[in-house]
Amino acid sequence: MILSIILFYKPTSSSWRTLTFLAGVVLGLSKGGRTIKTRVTELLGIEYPIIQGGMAWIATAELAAAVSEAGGLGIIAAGNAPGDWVRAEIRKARELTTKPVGVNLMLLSPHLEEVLKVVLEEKVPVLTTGAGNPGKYLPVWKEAGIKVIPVVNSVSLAQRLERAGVDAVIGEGMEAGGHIGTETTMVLIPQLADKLEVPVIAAGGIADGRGMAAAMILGAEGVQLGTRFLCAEECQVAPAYKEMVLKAKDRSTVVTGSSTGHPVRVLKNPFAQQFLELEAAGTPPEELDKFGTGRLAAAVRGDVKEGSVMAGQSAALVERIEPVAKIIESLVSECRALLPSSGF
Ligand code: TUI
Repeated sequence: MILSIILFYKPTSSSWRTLTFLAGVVLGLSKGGRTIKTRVTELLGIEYPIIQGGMAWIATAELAAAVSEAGGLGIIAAGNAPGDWVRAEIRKARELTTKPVGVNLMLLSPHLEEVLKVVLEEKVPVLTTGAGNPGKYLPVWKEAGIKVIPVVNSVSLAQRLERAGVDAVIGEGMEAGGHIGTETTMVLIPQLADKLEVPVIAAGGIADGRGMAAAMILGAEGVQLGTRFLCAEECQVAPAYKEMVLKAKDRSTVVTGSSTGHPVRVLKNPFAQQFLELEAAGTPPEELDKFGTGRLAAAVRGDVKEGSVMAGQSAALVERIEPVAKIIESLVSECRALLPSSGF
């Protein structure tokens, strides 16, 4: 049986990488079960291929530093914040950990240009990007030696960005929270793994070791989680926001903004209900954008009725508030326990 698999197996480059990755996991296990090494851990110099999502106003220095300390890659989200705020968070994180911490740039931010200056001045080692195409900034970032990992939700954008020199991509499915695309993680990740040479990190719908193992089998070499880390003890979001995530079940999220070109996945609440009603009534995009302005910040401060409580479908899988180290430990141990029994 094994001989026939060896004789007749014709690997594509991504399935070959999946096989060698799985062999690596098995080797890691035999060495005492401490490692999950992939090209992503190599690229970033981290222990586990787990990246924390760049959640605007939520991913602050405390959360990012805790994730990096625990062996993943913590990310400070610049969101719509001004440059001075981003600089202060970078410096705060550096007091909390000596490990690398990255910054997520939200490309629709009105403060983008000043934030770009800050990340260069502060010599941030890794940038992730969201809500747009970072292509025009790549030459400057590469010249500065920054590792660049854009979030993509289509194969064509990923291929363009690979040609432009990005170090890896985060493929984000529409299960994710916040600003989303149209493809699911299950379908997007294997296509990216087949079509790209750079490593693929899976995001959207992943909240535990089962999701992590599944993503690896689809060809990812790392995962990015937002919603699960939102419920970390170190996350500074208002307790009422965390409570809403913990209470979420299947069908607790809806997508607002499909008619404005900025679809955003949120937990159902009176704000989301009213937004959807305004959309159904044909309200013009500019008015809807105005209606939505400042709503995420309001939710982060605790107004979970009139704020935009962004969260992914994986909220239904999040059951408790725990320290980041515990979250990462359970992701790694569940993932490691599942992968060797996958039949590969
Ligand atoms: O960026 C996210 N999630 C976000 S950003 C955010 S702040 C915001 N608030 C209100 C409205 C809009 C944004 C909240 N959540 N995830 C990564 C992500 N990137 N999702 C989708 C994209 C994306 C979209 C278009 C990436 C590239 C892209 O390119 C368009 C093009 O030019 O090809």
